[in-house]
Amino acid sequence: MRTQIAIVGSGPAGLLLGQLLSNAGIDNVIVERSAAAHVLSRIRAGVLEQGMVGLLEQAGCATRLHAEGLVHEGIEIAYDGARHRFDLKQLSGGSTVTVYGQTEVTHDLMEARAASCRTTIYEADGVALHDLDAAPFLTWRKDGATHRLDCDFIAGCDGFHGVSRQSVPAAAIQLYERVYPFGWLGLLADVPPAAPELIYARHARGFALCSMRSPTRSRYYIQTDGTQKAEAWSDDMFWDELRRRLPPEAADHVVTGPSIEKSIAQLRSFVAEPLRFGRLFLCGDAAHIVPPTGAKGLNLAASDVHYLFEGLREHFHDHSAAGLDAYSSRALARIWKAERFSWWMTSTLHTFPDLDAFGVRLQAAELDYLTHSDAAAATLAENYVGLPF
Ligand code: FAS
Ligand code: PHB
Repeated sequence: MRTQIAIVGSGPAGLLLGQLLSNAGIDNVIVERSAAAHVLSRIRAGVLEQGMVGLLEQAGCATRLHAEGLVHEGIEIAYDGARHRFDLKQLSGGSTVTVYGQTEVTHDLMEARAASCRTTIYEADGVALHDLDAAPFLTWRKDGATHRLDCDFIAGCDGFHGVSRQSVPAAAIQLYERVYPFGWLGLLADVPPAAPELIYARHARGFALCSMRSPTRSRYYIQTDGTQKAEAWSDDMFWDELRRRLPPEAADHVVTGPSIEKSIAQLRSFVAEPLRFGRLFLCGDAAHIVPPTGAKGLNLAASDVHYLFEGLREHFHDHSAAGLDAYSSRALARIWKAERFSWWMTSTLHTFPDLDAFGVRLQAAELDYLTHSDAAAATLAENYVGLPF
């Protein structure tokens, strides 16, 4: 088999890149290790920046998003029992975010992929990348046979635990990482949200986040130490702890109900540099990870896809190498600013077991400055709605 672009991974990055390439008449094949149902079963991000919305529109996959997505003009940050609303639209000069689950984004992209009649290989076992510099190709096993896909370029969209980044010689790649001493226990329930907008809450017992997926489905998170398992938390234990960490009026509006999903995600900041190795390009979580506090993970995958798609389009349509040559530096410039913001949100809103009294005072000063300075609020807003591509 041969194609122009071999895409490893059918998460949002791989599917979105595939759709943009297909619409531009550039042939591509997606090779995914899991079953489609498993990819769809993962509950992850919930907030889309306008840049992501624009890319989904460009890909022709935004109809349901506009019909069902919730446009939010603000967020709340709560601490010391008080709630502080940030008018993102006013502070950012008109930008908003859209609440629409990553699961729905993936569903819409998978539907478009099926309609495009492009090849997608699910349940591909032992995917391996070969000859990254000259004549790249993939191999994998499926149905008792070994398969091969020759291509012009490989897009490594296979997430943090994927094979693409692992295929790069250690001497050719620089890794930057910070692992946080806590995780997020997330709970999804078919209950109405506690508030019309997201509430990020700092509390001495730990961070909490009130989010949602629709007017009847809510998504909550509480900070947990890095060793705990989701199974150790009953629903009642979760609801009680969540309400302890919220201001009283918000806690009173939490509607409880049975969880339909409960999982723990460890928090880390991670960047691989560079993002290009010969004819392999790393994209999305394969290249970087952010703590979800800034709602940047999925949205960073979108800007990577944008830069990589434009470079590939220029290569095949304009016979120019400029876009591909600039991909790594352009993507990394935006990645590191999102890493900074996600690290700042995480450092300001979470409790750290080894933080000294001075550090706790600094956190309080950050929040005091944020809630009393128009400049600080504008900085929060422009980063939260998403810096330009
Ligand atoms: P993904 O990890 O989504 O997709 C990679 C795909 O590659 C997967 O389908 C995988 O099966 C496949 N793959 C892996 N190895 C392979 C191999 N060897 N061969 C072939 N295929 C392979 N972001 C937020 O903004 N907010 C959140 O609340 C949030 N919560 C998260 C919770 C968890 C547990 C995780 C892991 C991430 C979370 N994220 C969140 C970040 C998340 O949304 C990512 O940014 C987003 O999924 C990135 O998309 P992809 O780069 O496509 O990677
Ligand atoms: C979510 O709804 O899953 C969500 C929203 C905002 C975040 C992280 C997760 O910062």
